Amino acid sequence: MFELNEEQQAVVEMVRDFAATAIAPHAAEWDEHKYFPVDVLREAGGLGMGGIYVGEEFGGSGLGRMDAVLIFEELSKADPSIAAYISIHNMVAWMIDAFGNTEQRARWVPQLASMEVLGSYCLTEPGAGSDAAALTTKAVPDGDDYLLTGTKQFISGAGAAGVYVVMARTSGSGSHGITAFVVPGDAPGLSFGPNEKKMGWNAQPTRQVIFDGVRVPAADRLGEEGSGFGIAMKGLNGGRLNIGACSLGGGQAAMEKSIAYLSGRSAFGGPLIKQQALLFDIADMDTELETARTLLLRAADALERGAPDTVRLCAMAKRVATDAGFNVANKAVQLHGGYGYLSEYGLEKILRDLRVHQILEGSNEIMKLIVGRLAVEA
Ligand code: FAD
Ligand code: 2MC
Repeated sequence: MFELNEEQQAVVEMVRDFAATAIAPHAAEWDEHKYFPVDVLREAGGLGMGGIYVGEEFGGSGLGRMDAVLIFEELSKADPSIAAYISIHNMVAWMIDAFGNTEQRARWVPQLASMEVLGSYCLTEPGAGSDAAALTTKAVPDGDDYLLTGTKQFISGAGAAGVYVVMARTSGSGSHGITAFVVPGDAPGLSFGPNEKKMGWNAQPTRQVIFDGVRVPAADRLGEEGSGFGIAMKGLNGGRLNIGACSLGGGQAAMEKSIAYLSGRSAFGGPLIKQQALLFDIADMDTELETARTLLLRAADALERGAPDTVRLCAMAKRVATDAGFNVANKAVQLHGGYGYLSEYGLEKILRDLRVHQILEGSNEIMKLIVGRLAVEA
């Protein structure tokens, strides 16, 4: 299970080369100028990274969930913010491919797989974040259409994306009254809030998405009425692994930078790497990351097989990997001394980018809620 086959090795090498040449050299500048590099995302799409675990029928790459973990680790070594946006885009592409009818798949999946069109995932609202089933954006039937009204909060890629998968309420007050819709970015009545000023993830926009009587044909409903919460959650199972893999990649890059730095930095008569206390720090970092990698791959295998403990393992892996990545990045700043605090060394950016992975795609408290509930039920 953990030995990469030849195809996986080739994919990892291809992604590593792309990340090292097309992303890493620009990451600091994109962060500083809050620049969303749509052209580079299209290049990633051309290499098959827009629909990694989407079937090949409509242009997806047809790879597996473990491949996705490997890919997001590599991308994130170059830039967690860009890797994380690509992971959200993949979640959207997969949701339309998995739950759409043939017309919807034929219309959207080829453009998403190539990243000619970018996707956004709209679940969170100002009044409903962790308690996602409390969302209030309404979809009211009107002839053969629905009229969508409400506000989505913190939407990654908003404004730049050409398609929005939106969870809205068609009935009742709980999770069974939620329906998913595919809304094009140019739909009349759709508008966006200002780009939020953030601690990290600066190379991708985060905006409110505002629906003011947006007319959505019933043909653009994804799945049956009332099935939207399940669709949203199933998308997130994979999303949680991918975001965990993004933390892993950021943490791995931070650890590698620390080894190089401590090997070159002399104090007390020799390179700092010779200080056993610091070597033990490296050992802890490496072990924490390998623990996360192992659990991510185990959860990815479960998701791929549709195993009964998929939700539990995805939640565990998301928490473990996002905590590990952040802890390792934080330790890496410490190991660099004062230089770790300077932008030039790239460590503080990794730390800022990885912090939000502990909050989004289900906060780590919500991951504990999921795991705890399932443990008690078992
Ligand atoms: P709240 O739900 O208000 O939680 C506040 C605090 O209470 C948190 O620490 C939380 O863990 C804790 N808490 C809540 N309930 C419980 C409980 N029952 N037990 C214990 N602790 C609890 N959403 C999208 O839909 N699409 C996106 O593309 C997207 N991108 C994002 C990008 C960024 C940069 C950010 C910051 C957020 C993004 N989100 C997106 C939203 C994100 O998923 C939410 O912020 C997250 O789910 C938490 O919701 P909240 O912010 O409303 O916090
Ligand atoms: N996979 C599949 N189905 C799931 C699921 C999952 N991970 N989680 C819940 N469900 C199903 C569940 O089985 C149930 O189905 P049914 O009613 O048919 O039996 C239904 O959904 C309702 O689940 P619960 O009864 O557990 O609902 P509750 O409201 O108590 O809790 C909770 C749901 C807290 C787990 C959910 O609201 C949640 O995951 N909250 C976090 C929200 C979140 O992750 N937001 C991320 C936004 S996207 C983002 O941040 C990005 C950056 C893109």
